[in-house]
Amino acid sequence: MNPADSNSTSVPLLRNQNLIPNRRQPTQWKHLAKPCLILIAILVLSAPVAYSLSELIMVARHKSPAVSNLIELLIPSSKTSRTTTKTNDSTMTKLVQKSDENFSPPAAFCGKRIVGYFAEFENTALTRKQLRMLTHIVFLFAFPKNGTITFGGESSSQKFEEMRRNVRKASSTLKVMISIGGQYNSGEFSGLVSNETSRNLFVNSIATFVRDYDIDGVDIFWTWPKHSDENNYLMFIRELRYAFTELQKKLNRKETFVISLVISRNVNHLSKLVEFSNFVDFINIYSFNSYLYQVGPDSPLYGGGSRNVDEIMKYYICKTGQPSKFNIIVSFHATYWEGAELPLRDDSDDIFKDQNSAKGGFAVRWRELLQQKWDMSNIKFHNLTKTSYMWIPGPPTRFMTLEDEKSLREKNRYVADHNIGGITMWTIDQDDGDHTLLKVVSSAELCTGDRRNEIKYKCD
Ligand SMILES: *[C@@H]1O[C@H](CO)[C@@H](O)[C@H](O)[C@H]1NC(C)=O
Ligand SMILES: *[C@@H]1O[C@H](CO)[C@@H](O)[C@H](O)[C@H]1NC(C)=O
Ligand SMILES: *[C@@H]1O[C@H](CO)[C@@H](O)[C@H](O)[C@H]1NC(C)=O
Ligand SMILES: CC(=O)N[C@H]1CO[C@H](CO)[C@@H](O)[C@@H]1O
Repeated sequence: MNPADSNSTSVPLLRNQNLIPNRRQPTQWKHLAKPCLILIAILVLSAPVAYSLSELIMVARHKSPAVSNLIELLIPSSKTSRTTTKTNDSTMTKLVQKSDENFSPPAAFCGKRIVGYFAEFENTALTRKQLRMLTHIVFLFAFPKNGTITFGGESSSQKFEEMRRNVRKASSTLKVMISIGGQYNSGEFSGLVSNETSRNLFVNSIATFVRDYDIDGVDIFWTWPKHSDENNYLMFIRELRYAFTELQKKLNRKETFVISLVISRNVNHLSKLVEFSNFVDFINIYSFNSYLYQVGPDSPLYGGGSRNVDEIMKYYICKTGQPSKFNIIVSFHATYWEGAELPLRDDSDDIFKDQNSAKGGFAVRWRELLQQKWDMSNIKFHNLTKTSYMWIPGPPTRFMTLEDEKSLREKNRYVADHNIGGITMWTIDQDDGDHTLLKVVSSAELCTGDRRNEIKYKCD
């Protein structure tokens, strides 16, 4: 994280409230008749954001020095297995590797994906257990600075390098990737892809980074390209694929380097999806709702008209014909509002309410729910949207939307039933110490035999 950017990064990293394009922008307030209303409205609306910003910045800042503790849990167990390996013959080495591979999630056996984002701004140690439940681990973030891939700071790059080293010790199959961009570090993308010279510079910088850090690929997290950027973006991705293919030959590497993209839940975001999908391994759909001015469930599977996950996935999959190219991103943190109306009703398709004077949304990591004394026995399940929530009548009322074991199992089933390629978690370090949520996601039985690319939607 760039210290200068810290004010703007912390909240979105945890709760990407503003990531969604084409939602109501502050400028639209100018349609209001009276300018003074604008000022009042902005002040009122920004108060909770400022509050949660400062809270989260404190969390991020105060915890970052402990980053060096990061993989402590990993190192002892890695050492043990190393020692055992060394004192035994080479057959043993193979056995150890084999048994590591046996810990891969079920999805791995048919090339589907359980992807964990691991964040520079979180502060939990990675464990071998976690790593064995993943097929890909993706570090958030690095970003282009003057065309060159850079980390936000020393602690970020250290954390990343430790992650990489320890993943390599723990598993021979888990893919290590870096996510490039993010909400407050996407500013250079448009310029960089706009002409051949700067695109070359950028592509080379990425290939160099991947080679030097010895990782398996990159996740491009550009929030969000405009329509006028799309052709350039596509050329950039094509050139990146070419550069990776060349690098692979040069390094005599067996496997291709991985390229993934993050795209918005807004289906108007990119139109050349078929072309993009030819050059990338997979596409993460950023499926959360934005909540700039509304209260409601985070990633409803159904209900709420075109804003549910089912409609979004149907659009993307019908458009590309390739369900297994997509991953759905699920959130490991809850969001709540104070003073809101209950948005979810059993008998109504109307699942979002205007925020009005409600405060929020505030983000709470899954692992912090108990510490913050949320009574988990209050969690209810909403059958129409297949989401979990808490409603505390108050006063003040509190509405919380969250993924728990039950809602995640519904998402697993959805992904399996629709032959979708996998699930991406934002972020595995927001889970509790028992990896409760990761265990559910990782257990998803996504291997559906030879029908894995069959389209399960009625496309128009
Ligand atoms: C940006 O990169 C160009 C070309 O590599 C270099 O000439 C220039 O000095 C750099 N600018 C900054 C601010 O680092
Ligand atoms: C290419 O784009 C970069 C980044 O926006 C810019 O600095 C440079 O002047 C452009 N070069 C040409 C030849 O247009
Ligand atoms: C929940 O919704 C499903 C359809 O998704 C329906 O078949 C079922 O009866 C509902 N269950 C309850 C308890 O309303
Ligand atoms: C198969 C084999 O030789 N296993 C040995 C590996 O090394 C440990 C001690 O380091 C022995 O206890 C095992 O019997």
